[in-house]
Amino acid sequence: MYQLFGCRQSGSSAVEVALCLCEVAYQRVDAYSTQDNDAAKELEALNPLKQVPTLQLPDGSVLTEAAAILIHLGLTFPASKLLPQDPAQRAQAIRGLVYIAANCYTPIGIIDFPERWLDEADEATRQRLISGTQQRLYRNWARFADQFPARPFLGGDEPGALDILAAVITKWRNTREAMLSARPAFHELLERIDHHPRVAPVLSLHWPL
Ligand SMILES: N[C@@H](CCC(=O)N[C@@H](CS)C(=O)NCC(=O)O)C(=O)O
Repeated sequence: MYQLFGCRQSGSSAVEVALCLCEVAYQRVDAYSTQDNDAAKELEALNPLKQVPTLQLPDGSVLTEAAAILIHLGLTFPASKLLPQDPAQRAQAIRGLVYIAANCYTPIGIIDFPERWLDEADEATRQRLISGTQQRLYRNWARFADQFPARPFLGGDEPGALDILAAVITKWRNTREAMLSARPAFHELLERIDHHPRVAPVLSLHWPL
């Protein structure tokens, strides 16, 4: 059985939505890097970065990186429609997933743990790193909105992996509020993804509608 290491309102919620669309059984293990318990130790043994989502496959192998997990599930379970069937559209979806991982998920790690990037800095310097990273995060989402069209969803007729990851990662650090003024159509798309019947049943367990 699949085993998903994750926690509430984290990136693992995107993988939970995807696993449900794949209609595969999975067990969720609640774990987070700052916890000091058996689950966190088990997570670290599987993923030395001790980050979620971490997915253990039925054959025991380990997948980390939300985008890679979503791509793997989409390719393994085409009926889930996580990835477009058309090769050109699928290529753009994969590009979008990697864009989010590189340009939008990574800044969250800097904002959450500035000391990892600026050790021994005074508080004012750390705050400058946080606010500069946050502005860059919003800029990167605005550039995403400009480059990835919704027809009517990013994945086509229905929300796919790209929609799911975008919906989850924009939940943090006031990104939705920033998009409401910077890219209102994108903000409206994100709200539609949240409420879509393919997404809402699982995502609303993390962020009630
Ligand atoms: N590169 C990873 C980032 C995963 C990540 O940063 N996860 C967060 C939760 S949303 C985490 O586990 N943070 C704890 C930590 O970094 O110590 C991915 O794309 O999946």
